[in-house]
Amino acid sequence: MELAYFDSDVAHADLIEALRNTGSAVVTNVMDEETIDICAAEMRPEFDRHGRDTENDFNGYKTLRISSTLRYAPTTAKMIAHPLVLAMADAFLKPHCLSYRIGSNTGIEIYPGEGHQVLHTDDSIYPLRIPGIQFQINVMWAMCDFTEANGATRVVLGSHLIDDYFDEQPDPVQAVMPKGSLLFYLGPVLHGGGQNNTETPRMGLINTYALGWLRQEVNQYLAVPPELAAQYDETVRRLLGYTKHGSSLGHSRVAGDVWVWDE
Ligand SMILES: O=C(O)CCC(=O)C(=O)O
Repeated sequence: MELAYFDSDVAHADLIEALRNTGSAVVTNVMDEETIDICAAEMRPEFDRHGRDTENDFNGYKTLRISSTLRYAPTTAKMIAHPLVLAMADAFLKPHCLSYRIGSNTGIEIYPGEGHQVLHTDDSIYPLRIPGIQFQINVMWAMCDFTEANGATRVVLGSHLIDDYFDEQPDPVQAVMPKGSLLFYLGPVLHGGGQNNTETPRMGLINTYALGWLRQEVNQYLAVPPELAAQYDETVRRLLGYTKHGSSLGHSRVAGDVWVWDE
């Protein structure tokens, strides 16, 4: 099995097939360099202020990590609501819900000397699986070139199809990709950050999308309250969760103009 690479004009059906088969796929050069640099600049002060707040054995001690980028880095909305990303979320999540939401938006800067992150799955935040249903699809954006040496994300191909790793030693591949590219990986895919053996940090942004009837990983209404959500278009407000799922799940009348009614 090999990690599939596509250009940004990829036919959606080909990308969907690769994701179904291996659980992960890279699309190169999706976002222009200028937009990526604007996002990185908007995220910088938060990295410097709060990047170390989440240090622990899992996140690492030489890795900065910031959450909820829509709170302070508005240009990241272009990545979060990118049409190609939403097309894949439509394909994998919409068959199982009426609408989906963002779970988390996390900036990750791996510094020189950081080791491999333990391999893990992102959908383990939900305490069950239902065969045939993806709970989450995740996207890692390369905010700089991702190389073998600087800690490109490691993914275990096919791991979305395996329930139990006790008998196997998973063998990851690295999602080497140029700045502005993205790695899709499904919720049950084993993955983790790589070790950084270079002299410069590796910056990425992970956005997760989950079925609309699941609780969002991050409490988006505290992270991006109505007065901040108002700056975003309807697509982003829907992704944040300022709308119902179906006729009544998550209904509210207090969010005023930010609320999206017509679902
Ligand atoms: O930084 C990476 O490449 C992956 C990080 C990750 O998977 C995580 O922190 O959950």
